[in-house]
Amino acid sequence: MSWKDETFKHISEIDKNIGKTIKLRGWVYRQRAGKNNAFIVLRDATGHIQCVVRKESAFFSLASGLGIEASIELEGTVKKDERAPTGYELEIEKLKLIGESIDFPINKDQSTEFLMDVRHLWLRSQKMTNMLKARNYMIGYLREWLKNNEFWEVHAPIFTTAGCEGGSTLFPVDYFGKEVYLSQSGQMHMEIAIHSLERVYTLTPSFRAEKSKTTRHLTEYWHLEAEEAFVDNKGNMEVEEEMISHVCQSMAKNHSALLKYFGRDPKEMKSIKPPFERLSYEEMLEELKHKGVEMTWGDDPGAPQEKALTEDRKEPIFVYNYPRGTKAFYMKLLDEKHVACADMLAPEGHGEIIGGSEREWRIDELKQSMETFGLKEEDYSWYLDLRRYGSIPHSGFGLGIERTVKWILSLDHIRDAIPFPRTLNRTSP
Ligand code: NSS
Repeated sequence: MSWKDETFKHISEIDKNIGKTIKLRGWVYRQRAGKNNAFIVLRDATGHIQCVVRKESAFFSLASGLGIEASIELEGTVKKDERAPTGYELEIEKLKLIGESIDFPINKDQSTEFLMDVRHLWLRSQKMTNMLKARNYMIGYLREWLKNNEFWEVHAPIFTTAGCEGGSTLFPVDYFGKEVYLSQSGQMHMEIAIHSLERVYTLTPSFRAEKSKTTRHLTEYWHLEAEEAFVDNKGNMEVEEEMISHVCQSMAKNHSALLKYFGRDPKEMKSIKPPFERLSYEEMLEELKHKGVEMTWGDDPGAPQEKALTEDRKEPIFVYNYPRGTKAFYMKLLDEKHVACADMLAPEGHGEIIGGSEREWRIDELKQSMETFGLKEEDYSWYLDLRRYGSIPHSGFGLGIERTVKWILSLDHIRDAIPFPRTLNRTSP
């Protein structure tokens, strides 16, 4: 069985084969047997097609007894048929069972918990298959934009010794008797790499021991992190909005059917263009006050605040220059109270998808900040070295892949934006 074997066609090629006899293979999506005909809806990686086996056929009884999700090979003639769900029907002449499937456990109207237990089988569903495709395309467009704009892909490690985003969400690992942590962020390693390549990015899993059960937190998520030499906070926001707009435009242009499947009007994605609206932290407080949502200066906006800010908007916004105490130690101090940073919030209530900032590149200010945050210099010795040897102004950001997929596909829950979600109580399949 060579991967270049052209004996078998894919369902996506059906319209080029009207009237021809072709071979297909895949899985039984639906099956219905009557007195005179047995109908099979076949699915493969590219789509679905209705197939029919007549009573006179030697394969009628095999076709009538096929279970949902049995794998089959077949040969038949393609006909245009307006009554068939996809506009075509295949009249089966030969049928072969590859792998049987008895009592496939998933049928209609099953609970979310059950579908999570059988995720290894649920991944074959149309919803999951389409999500996987859309996610694949979106990651492709992110990489395409970065490549076209001279960013180098560099890989950050997973085993790390120091936290980037604070200690409370670190997962400790026993590393030959020494405690290390699963990476929360590849940022600090990207900060190393800009001193050789200037513009870099990594797409790496990040781990957060988040005990919160929400619709937007995973304990393991895919994190796209970019870092740019000689760019300030304003320039960093421009990078982010250009990149996000490229993804939205490309999805609208090339994958409108996928967007529509998820109930997303491609026009909404097409209208997403830079510049995105920018609110300072204080302007955000003002807007929340008008909306009757409470928040005091110095707090970090949580889900209710982000929802209030974004539910009536159609485009992402930036909230910039937060109070120092709400953010991580490495952000550049702007004045006594604020750091140079920006979060990108997705519209329609989805909330934060990107966190970015200008980094503190001056060694004395960085040491001062570490002291304020109670961090030991010896734990960050290599990070401080970057400020000792040819330090430069720089900025960067991290984008949560699943949060972005959730927004673009208008999903209710982050677990449906990743094939194998890891949450508080879920580590299998
Ligand atoms: O904590 S972040 O806001 N920022 C960082 O980790 C920086 N070190 C990134 C950088 O500048 N290189 O996380 C960034 C994004 C955030 O906006 C979310 O979209 C996503 O990572 N994120 C998550 N996604 C899913 N689940 C969880 N728990 C999660 N935490 C953050």
